Amino acid sequence: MRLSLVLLITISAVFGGSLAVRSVVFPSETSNSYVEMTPKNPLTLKAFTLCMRVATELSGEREIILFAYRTPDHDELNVWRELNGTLSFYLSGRGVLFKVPDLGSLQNHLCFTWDSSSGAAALFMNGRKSVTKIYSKAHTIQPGGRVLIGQDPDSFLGGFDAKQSFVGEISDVNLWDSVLSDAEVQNLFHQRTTQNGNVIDWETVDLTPTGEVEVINVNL
Ligand SMILES: *[C@@H]1O[C@H](CO)[C@@H](O)[C@H](O)[C@H]1NC(C)=O
Ligand SMILES: [Ca+2]
Repeated sequence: MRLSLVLLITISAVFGGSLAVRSVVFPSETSNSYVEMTPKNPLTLKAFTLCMRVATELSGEREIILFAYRTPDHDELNVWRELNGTLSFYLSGRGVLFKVPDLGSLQNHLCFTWDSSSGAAALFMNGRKSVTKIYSKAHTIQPGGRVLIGQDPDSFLGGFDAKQSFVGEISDVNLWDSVLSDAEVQNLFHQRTTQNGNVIDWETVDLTPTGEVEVINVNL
């Protein structure tokens, strides 16, 4: 009796909607609102998978920064929605672009993957994989930078431009130092797993909000 009660409580805690996760809301366009994340491990990366859930009503000819990791010298890993709606990432230099359906007000689950040894770069949108591109073979992402969502820093934590800022909601930002399998990405999209990043773990990462931004709790 007691055991089954405990089981019931456990099951309802997991499946009954009481599992809460953080979500970050940027309500309007600014040049000073952002959230800094403090990764568990230094970002010395020869491969990565970076995932997030994104909803935005920004559209048309508008650049949108989705993730920025910058050292004093370089944009080491910056993810963009370009002026024409393509999604891209930049590893200290020119970028790699993916022609995909535009972001919108309904949440999209995005994962970007890259592997230094082959240069294979791809993105997943809602579990569906893009064409693979060959990009920045033999490159290493350097440690010693800072990770932001909301703004693109043109200098080390400065030089923000409102016209590149993120407006909308972003959550589930996880970063791994390896390329996850297609099946693992699909499980993440479907929330069939609680697997979190080993470099940035959305469940535990320190989020430091600045300016007009709200960190809310959402029940899954
Ligand atoms: C979209 O914009 C990017 C960046 O300016 C450019 O490199 C790319 O060719 C454009 N793609 C299309 C389909 O127009
Ligand atoms: Ca900029």
